Amino acid sequence: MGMRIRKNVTCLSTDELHDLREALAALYALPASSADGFRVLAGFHGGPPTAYCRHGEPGFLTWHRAYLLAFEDALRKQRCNVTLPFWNWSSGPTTGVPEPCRNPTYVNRSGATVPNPLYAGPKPVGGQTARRATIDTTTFDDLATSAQAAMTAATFSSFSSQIDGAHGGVHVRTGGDMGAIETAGFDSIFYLHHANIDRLWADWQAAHPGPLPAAEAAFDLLPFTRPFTTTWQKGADVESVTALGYAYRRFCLILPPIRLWTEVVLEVPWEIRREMASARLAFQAGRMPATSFEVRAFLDDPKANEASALAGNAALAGTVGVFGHRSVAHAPGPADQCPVCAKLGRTDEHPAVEAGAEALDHGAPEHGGVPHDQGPTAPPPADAGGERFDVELDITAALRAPIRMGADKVSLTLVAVGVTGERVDPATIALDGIELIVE
Ligand SMILES: [Cu+2]
Repeated sequence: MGMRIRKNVTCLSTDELHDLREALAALYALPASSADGFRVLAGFHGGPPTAYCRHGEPGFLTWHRAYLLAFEDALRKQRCNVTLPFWNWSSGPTTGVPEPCRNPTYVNRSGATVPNPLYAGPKPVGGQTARRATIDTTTFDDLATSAQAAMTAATFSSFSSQIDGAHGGVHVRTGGDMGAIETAGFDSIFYLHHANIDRLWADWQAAHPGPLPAAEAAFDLLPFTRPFTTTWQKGADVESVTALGYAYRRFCLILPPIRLWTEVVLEVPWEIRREMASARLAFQAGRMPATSFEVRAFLDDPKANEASALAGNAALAGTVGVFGHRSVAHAPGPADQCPVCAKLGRTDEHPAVEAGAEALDHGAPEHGGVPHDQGPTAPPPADAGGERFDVELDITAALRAPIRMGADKVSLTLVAVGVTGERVDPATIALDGIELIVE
């Protein structure tokens, strides 16, 4: 259960695309009353029964970020590895919707031709969603230009209103059900479109660090509740995609699983390595590892081990220390429960970063009419935004080193070394996963 990587929908592997389509089809097939089903989730946007979506400030960016997470959580209840892909209409030039969303049918894993859930979704009134007839030749280039201009906005407000305009253009130009708030959420491409908006916002945030405006931070994101509580999520809860546990991958990369003590050949072409802003190995731990160790990353040195030299070794890409317990695995006790609330003497709310597997239910404050049990159910604890012990190792410089110029493949070997310099067995370490994040 590591970091969720959201990818360009045109960069998904065959397997990933099957998983996504199967998860969507499964959501479509759930009963209309199911809290995790498509009917309820898609209805959160423009109803029925209630239109919660926010267009304009506050809430446009924050509300849709919370919405996408709820939708992604629901997809992952059907296929656990699925992440929401994005429709990159903003880099231009491009026409129409992405290839995986273009055809009414596709050939599934068993070789049967079946409806393509990325082409249309079921409408609450019956029938399927549709798009403008000329969608495949419709251009989005001018909207891409607007989106790129928005990326240079100096303030959150300016970014929000500029990107809102480009976003609206994509709705109108896609046409059909995407062209109206009441029906847009029933066309699955809505979620890919908004993932792109969310990605642009995350990129803008990275380039313009600073807190959200106060009204945005305090804004209630109905009907989404904080994990294991009945309090509403607020704008500030969704401020950081990293804290929420996901990242966007700008480049098309299909990477093999990365493990300690196993050589992995990464196909990261020189073109990408030259253009990327950074490449980091993310070591993910949902709880503090039971032991302290150091990870050493070596490139093109499959025989690297705990005795490999650190000083003057051109194969060494970097090291990172993971500080752990000396004792057995961490078990939550009374002292772990809601430290922020205890400190503040409050019982009603606390920052989302503290609300996780160990947070208490704070009772049931009144929220005026919306039954909480219609909201999406809480994600599993490991994904719930509780305290995490993730560390990252930046290997950008090593991947771009002159000796690797032009090579399209790089071999990576990760060595784990303990406090006395001994080899550490991965089975003894509580790591959820290792991802290469290329941005
Ligand atoms: Cu929208």
